[in-house]
Amino acid sequence: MIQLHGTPRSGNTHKVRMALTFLGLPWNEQPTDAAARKSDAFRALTPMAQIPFFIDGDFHLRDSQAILAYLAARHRPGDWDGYTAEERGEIGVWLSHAANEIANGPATLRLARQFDILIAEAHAQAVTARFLPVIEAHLAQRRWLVGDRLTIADLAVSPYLALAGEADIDLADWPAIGEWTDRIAALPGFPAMPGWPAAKGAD
Ligand SMILES: N[C@@H](CCC(=O)N[C@@H](CS)C(=O)NCC(=O)O)C(=O)O
Repeated sequence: MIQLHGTPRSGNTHKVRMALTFLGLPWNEQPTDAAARKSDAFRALTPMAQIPFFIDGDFHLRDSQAILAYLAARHRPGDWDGYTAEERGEIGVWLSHAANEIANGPATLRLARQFDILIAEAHAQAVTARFLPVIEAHLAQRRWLVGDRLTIADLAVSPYLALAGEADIDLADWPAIGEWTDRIAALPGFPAMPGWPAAKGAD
């Protein structure tokens, strides 16, 4: 059975948790808090010693974006990772934003506020201020980041924006982003996480 190492409040883990749940795959979660990540056993599994860490039989994979790409290729080719070269390119843009602007912007601001981690506050604020208007304008015109359906772009980008309140970012200022994260939280079977509940109407 698939094993996912993570913690309940890790947005990066939640990307994979959403994918596994929406796919309806059998899987279990291995709680891997900061102390467990420092253990020799975990370091032996994955040299970055980060979560999410994913095990599917003999196959091991780190990095939330990479795990989403693997799951899409294996279980929802085309639908989740793009049918055309154009869609694949556009999905790649958002996966890169997840690993760069979101990780270094809103996710970093949340680390400082929720986990007392020292950050370069001005840089994280500047990255956030540059990125949020871009995705807000994009989502004001459409329901999903790429195409007219959920893809791994939405799964990769959404958690740290849904958790923006925990970074002292008010989503009331970014209505299209808020409506989109609500749309994801209303999908059938959406797995809630602390700070991101299922939306009304979701099962
Ligand atoms: N690029 C990685 C980043 C993963 C990451 O930063 N994970 C955090 C928890 S959400 C972590 O393990 N932090 C502990 C550390 O970096 O030592 C991904 O997208 O999965």
